[in-house]
Amino acid sequence: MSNFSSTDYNIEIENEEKSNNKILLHLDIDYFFAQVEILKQPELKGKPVIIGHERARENKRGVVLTCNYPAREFGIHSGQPMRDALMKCPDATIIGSNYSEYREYSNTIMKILREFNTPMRKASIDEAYLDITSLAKNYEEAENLAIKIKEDIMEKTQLTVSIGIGPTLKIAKMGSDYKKPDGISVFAPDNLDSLFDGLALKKIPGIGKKTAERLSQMGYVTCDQLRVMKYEEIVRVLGKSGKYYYEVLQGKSTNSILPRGPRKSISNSKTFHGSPGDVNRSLEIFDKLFEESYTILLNEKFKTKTIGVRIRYNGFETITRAVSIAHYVDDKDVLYDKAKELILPYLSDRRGIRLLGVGFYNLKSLEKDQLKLEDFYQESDYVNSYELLDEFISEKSDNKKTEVVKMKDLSDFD
Ligand code: TTP
Ligand code: MG
Ligand code: MG
Repeated sequence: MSNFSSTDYNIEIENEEKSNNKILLHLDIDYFFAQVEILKQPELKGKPVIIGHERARENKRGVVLTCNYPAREFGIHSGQPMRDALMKCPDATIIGSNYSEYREYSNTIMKILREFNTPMRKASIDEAYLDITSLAKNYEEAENLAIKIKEDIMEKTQLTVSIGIGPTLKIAKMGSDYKKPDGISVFAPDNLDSLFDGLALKKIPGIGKKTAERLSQMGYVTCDQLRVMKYEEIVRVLGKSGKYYYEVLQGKSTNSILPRGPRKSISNSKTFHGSPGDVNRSLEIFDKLFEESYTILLNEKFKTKTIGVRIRYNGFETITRAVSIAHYVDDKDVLYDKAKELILPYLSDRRGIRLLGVGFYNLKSLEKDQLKLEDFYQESDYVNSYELLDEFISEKSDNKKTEVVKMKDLSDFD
């Protein structure tokens, strides 16, 4: 086994760009459920309002779903038991939730955003990300766009939202929280100090209460304290998750808003330094790779129509072969026979093998609720290279019983 390098499981590669040249926007509706209710009862404006179980005053049941900002001044917040909230502010108005109305407002706002015709991801009922790189030449234009978005939303819904703009999703998200409610915050890559200086570590999205507490015990309370640390140092302090905080704080975290779409392929490959050995040994490894891909196919309840293999020799010549069959199958023997038939002629090459791979393309889900998943992904403008690959395969293989095609660009294969 000594000639193995690390296994590279190329299962769903996300081609995440880590450069800082994008302009991303995050929008979050202010005190959403409460704001909608106050639109219906304007006399409540300026008074503390809690969305939660209407009869909580009598039965002390349930938690605060959200509350307006006057209620927050009493120390009330989402997730708090109603009993505690009412102790803090006995006079607050409690309103039961009306989800279908909130959903309608949410849909209206998402539609406004979608109409900008730029990549978008809805992140929750009241949040969305937009990649505005193609709409704004610089951060000044980005800010003007944010003003326009807020005006559009106000005109169509009467609701205020907060917007953050930055080079990564996390910075944009932290930005929308920075000047809530009714705020716009813009953090260009060369201006991240103004976001992080003095900002509480607990404002980093995803930082757990426990981590924040542990850090605080060690004397770390604000982002700038961690931001000056080198990568190695932050990992020493925080363990594995140090990488996440390092990237967020350095403005190097993800800037691709494209969500993972429904799976388009399953593939698996292994790289060798030297060679796996003789044909039998190579075949053994190939079998193992096949087995792993096949397990995923089964577990995720897919059938497939196209089997692909890839081999790379020392000297880097790479050969890719795929075969399509007439029907979608998940029969192990059928798939394995095809895969083996494809790879076998290439295993005895004298040059020595650098990489072996096997995968399935043209997948069909057996899950009945797949439709729901597709619907969900339709919410975003979503493109990826798999689609091109799929097009390529179906173009070559549709309506033909069995055909071997050479795929020049199986870019998700390694
Ligand atoms: P948030 O955006 O977290 O909160 P918010 O919009 O009420 O307030 P903010 O001004 O700070 O953005 O959540 C959006 C809605 O989701 C919120 O109005 C109610 C609902 N929600 C719950 O039902 N339970 C919860 O624990 C949270 C956090 C939110
Ligand atoms: Mg909100
Ligand atoms: Mg939110």
